[in-house]
Amino acid sequence: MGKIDFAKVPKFSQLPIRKDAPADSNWGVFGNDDEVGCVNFLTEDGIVAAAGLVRKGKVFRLDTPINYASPPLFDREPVKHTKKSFESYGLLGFDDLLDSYNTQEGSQWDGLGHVGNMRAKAFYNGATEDQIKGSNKLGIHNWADRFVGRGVLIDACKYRQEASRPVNPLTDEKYTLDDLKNALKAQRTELKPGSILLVRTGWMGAYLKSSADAKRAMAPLNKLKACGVEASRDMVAWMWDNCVAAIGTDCPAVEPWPWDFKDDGALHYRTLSLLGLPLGEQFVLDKLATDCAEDQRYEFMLVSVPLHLNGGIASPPNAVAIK
Ligand code: UVW
Repeated sequence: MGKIDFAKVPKFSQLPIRKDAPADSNWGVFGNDDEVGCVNFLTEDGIVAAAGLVRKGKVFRLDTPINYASPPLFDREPVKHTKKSFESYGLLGFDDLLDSYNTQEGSQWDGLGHVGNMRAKAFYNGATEDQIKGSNKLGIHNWADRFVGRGVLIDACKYRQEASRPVNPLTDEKYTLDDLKNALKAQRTELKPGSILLVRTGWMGAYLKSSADAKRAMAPLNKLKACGVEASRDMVAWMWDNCVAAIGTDCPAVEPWPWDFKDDGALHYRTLSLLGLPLGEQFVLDKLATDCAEDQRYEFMLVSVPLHLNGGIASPPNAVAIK
């Protein structure tokens, strides 16, 4: 983890800096061999400053229990948890066995090997499909000890409710860039370089309140409808120009679902493959949001320790916000 001179980071309008890189990509900005992406914006100085945001000793778990979604969204497999007895050794005790564990069955960071840019036929920084398949290139392990810094909650759901324009989270409605900016203004919160953005859309709360039948009905990929943040060039330009390290949301896809896999403008492509910007989905933000509204402090220390899975595609965030 090095130091970053934030003043020297090229503006979005100056990208790409490499002639062979696709438009709107930052390939090469953190070095041609970089596999960390925008998580590079989380620096040692940033961690020390984030520790200063811990004032009352409150901890908020940001990920769902494993198997919270029943069934999991997007046709992903449920986890089978069995306890393996020590009986055969004549002992009293157990180990865990997790079968069919899909690292995206619940709360997750999408890693940089999750999706590539269809037009460039490449993943972040030009990595090829063969490299992702056959090596540990862009694996989630690159973030195993890097994902710590200043977290900022944008309670977009509350903002839209208070503006009498509530979003129905169980539809594909979007939160615009203006919504996010105005919510920040209403919260009197500033984006500083090296922040991990968390956007509360209200989806997780609405999902948890749904009946078992409704959850079953909305789980398949072609049935789910979910709100999210606007997928646009302006949105990623704003995040890049503010040196945002990652964006996590409490909805299933960060951007509204369904999104068109063939659309180059989808947020998944614009962020993961073009900017190396992690996307966080299905985060648990409601209790944190209540606390932020109570003490009017929407910033905190965020500690996330992704799985130490060499070459992993994604990971539960294993994240806490500490205030
Ligand atoms: C989708 O948009 C399908 O989300 P994920 O990142 O979980 O694949």
